[in-house]
Amino acid sequence: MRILLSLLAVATLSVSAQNPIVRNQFTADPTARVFNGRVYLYPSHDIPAPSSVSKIAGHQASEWFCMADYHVFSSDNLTDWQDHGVIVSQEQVPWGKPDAYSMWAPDCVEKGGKYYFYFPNAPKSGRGFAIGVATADSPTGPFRIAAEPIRGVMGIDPCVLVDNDGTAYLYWSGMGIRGARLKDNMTELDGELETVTFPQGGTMQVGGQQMQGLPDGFKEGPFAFRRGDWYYLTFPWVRKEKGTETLAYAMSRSPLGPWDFKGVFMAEHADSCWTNHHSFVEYQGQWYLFYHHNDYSPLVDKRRSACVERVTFRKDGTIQEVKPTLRGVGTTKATARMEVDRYSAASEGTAIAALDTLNRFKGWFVTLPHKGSQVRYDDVDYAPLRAGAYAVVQVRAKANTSLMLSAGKKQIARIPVTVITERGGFRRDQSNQWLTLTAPLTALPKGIADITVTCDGEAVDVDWVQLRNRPEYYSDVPAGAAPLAPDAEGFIRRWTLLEPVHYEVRSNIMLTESYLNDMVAKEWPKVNWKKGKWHTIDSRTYNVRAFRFAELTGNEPYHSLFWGTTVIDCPQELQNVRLAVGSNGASCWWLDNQPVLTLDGDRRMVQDDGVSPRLTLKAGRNVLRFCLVNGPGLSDFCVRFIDEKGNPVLHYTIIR
Ligand code: FUB
Repeated sequence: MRILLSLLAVATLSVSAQNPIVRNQFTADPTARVFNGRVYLYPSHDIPAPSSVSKIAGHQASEWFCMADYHVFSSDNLTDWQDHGVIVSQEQVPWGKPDAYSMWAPDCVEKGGKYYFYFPNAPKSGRGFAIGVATADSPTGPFRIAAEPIRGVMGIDPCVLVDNDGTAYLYWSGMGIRGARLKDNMTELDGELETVTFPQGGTMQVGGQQMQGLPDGFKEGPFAFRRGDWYYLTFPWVRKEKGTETLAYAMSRSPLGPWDFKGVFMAEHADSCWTNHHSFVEYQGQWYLFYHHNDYSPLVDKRRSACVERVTFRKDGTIQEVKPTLRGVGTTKATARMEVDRYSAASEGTAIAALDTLNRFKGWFVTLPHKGSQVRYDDVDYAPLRAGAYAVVQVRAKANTSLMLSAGKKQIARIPVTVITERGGFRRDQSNQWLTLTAPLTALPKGIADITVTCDGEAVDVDWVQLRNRPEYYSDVPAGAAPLAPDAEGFIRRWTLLEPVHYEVRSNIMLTESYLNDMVAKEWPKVNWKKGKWHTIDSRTYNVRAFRFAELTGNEPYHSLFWGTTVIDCPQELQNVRLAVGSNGASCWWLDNQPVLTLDGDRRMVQDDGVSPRLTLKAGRNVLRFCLVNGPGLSDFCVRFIDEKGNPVLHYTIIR
């Protein structure tokens, strides 16, 4: 029998970088800022309108912008984003309507060690929007909201530029794009207010000045920044002939213009998302553009999600066009799930579709329609891989095929998608279910490179790819030569296990006793009890983690059928003992080839979940065998003998 020498790996739960960058809620109008070496993201928080709200600002609530609060997120690698929770919500704003759902695009800047969060909201009295300020000692709050909004500002989409000399400027959208110097306190406009009379009647005190030099057409969402000696005023802009928002910009040598219009740097969204809204940030020597798109809400474009791309400036300071990508930025650890449906490049004919059209946050899959079709996913960090790593893919087979994985130009794995039904036999999977398949890596890539998934056969759907190290915490070891006693609680920790075979069980509910009997009648004769791939291990834990054993031996941990035996050596006959088993999922148990216990159905591994009738363990060797079958769950089991009182039986040894 071969012996297990290797150890198994921690499955990483880390979220890999891709667009959209936040995957559990909508994140529109993303303003990114760098504070203390970390990127902070202040988006607005689109939500589906609560059923209690039928109209917002005269619009059908279900189709209009609906936002009740703000979250802040942060990251130090643009890959993993941490949600710091709600920082300001509508019912906390002293001057705001508590149920206006109008917490539109915000901004946050730092000055003199204080953080100033600017946000629009509908005021309690009057029309339109006002802009409020909340202050904090940290980028994540807690924020104290000023009692009144900023005087002289009626509008939305605040943006603040703190210049190199510490002077701050506020830009906002309302009656065009306006800008004004802020006083040192950061909460008041510097300068006179002018009285404006509205065409529909009424007057208002307005501060600042209209920004000059910008093109005609609808503009909003100003984002101003300085790069070298250039000031940039960037803004969503509607080109008459197209009718939805581009991202455009103007440049100036002074913070309030006049501006020299330079054109569009991101074209209209290719599909139905009417708005775009953005920010620029420089982080670790690279400029990035944060913007939004309605990826998670294709039918209602007022539920948007933040995305990010790299930005390049030309020598003369102008901005090169930025194209939205699915992949976004940031490296993804090879040991994290790589959502290859968010690819960097794809061959012709590949298509992506939602995994669940009722819950778009579940993401997408990509269809590779024929032999040779492929997707490439860039910037994979292979450094975390160790020798013995293996590939895991989540696929849905359409026909007999294989997937090839390559890093750069080098092939690193070939994964047959066909289902292995018995040793050496393959069958085409017709279940149309997602399968998790594993295969060893034939080469160990290094450094940062791409990963390419290529279809070698007929069509196949791919959800994700992950490369895994054998877990280090899997500490089951090859069995020792000396007989082993059961542990203090009577659990049998020495087992000889056969490498599992794939067994498609869609739901464990179908694992009834009669199903299991039929299955055993069919599968038992196929087991090669003498020459199969058996491994004898001593489990370090009272339960034997069969799923880890499967991974360790390069087999699929899910949808698997496990066989195992152990040999109990009794110094004398032990009467009236019972076999007590817990298993995840269903299992059948034999003592000296006699069936003694069946745990059917959808089981969890619970100590003494099933108990056999009274048994006699004879003096000398008793052979205990089992088979364990599990669908989508993680298979493990715990086994002991108990006496009439339920106490563990300890007076025997376990031999190989
Ligand atoms: O999110 C609500 C509004 O949509 C923003 O304030 C605008 O810039 C547009 O993105």
